[in-house]
Amino acid sequence: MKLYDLAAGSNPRRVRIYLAEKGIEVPSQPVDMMKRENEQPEYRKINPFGKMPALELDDGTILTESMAICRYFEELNPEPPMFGRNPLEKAQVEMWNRRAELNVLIPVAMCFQHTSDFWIGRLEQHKGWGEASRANALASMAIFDEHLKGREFVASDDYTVADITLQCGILLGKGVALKIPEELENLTAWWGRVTSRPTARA
Ligand SMILES: N[C@@H](CCC(=O)N[C@@H](CS)C(=O)NCC(=O)O)C(=O)O
Repeated sequence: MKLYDLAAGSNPRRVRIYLAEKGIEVPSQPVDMMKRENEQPEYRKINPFGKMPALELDDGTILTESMAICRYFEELNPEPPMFGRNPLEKAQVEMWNRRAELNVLIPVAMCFQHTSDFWIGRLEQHKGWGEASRANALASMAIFDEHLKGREFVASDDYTVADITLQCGILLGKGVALKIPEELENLTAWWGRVTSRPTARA
């Protein structure tokens, strides 16, 4: 088994934090995005979209999409549950994970890709879209802040993949000065809780 990884990537980080929480060790192979290794035919055979992470199983089967990879490990290692403990919780984790992905992680990534010099020459940048995405991410953070009032974690009493997705989305924003506004006290307190976990730097 092998995990095709990108150390700085938010999505590979979602998988690394998940695996660290579970205490699962998977050999990894870094893919050098700076050398455009992920754009080469060899890697495109692994993931035609050229993205990381990708998990190669011992029989050669490839899994991509960070949450699909985590779900695979969850089925094999159900404890501690990170996708919910019962039908309702499982649906709530799915709901909040999707909300975190669609409303925070992706807009933050759009802000990064369309406003940071890092992406010049890698894609056609549209600064206006980047700034609109920044505003969308900040508006969503305010909704998460309200939701987190009186709650320890995003989707249940447990730390779940929904927390991981939100955490990785917010972390990515640091590169483009997209931070949790000070007045969002519940989100700030939650951020303190999740980033003080030993797995936060996985
Ligand atoms: N939806 C995918 C997104 C994967 C993705 O966008 N990965 C980024 C790193 S965070 C990547 O490989 N980027 C390389 C590139 O765009 O050239 C997932 O959840 O795994």
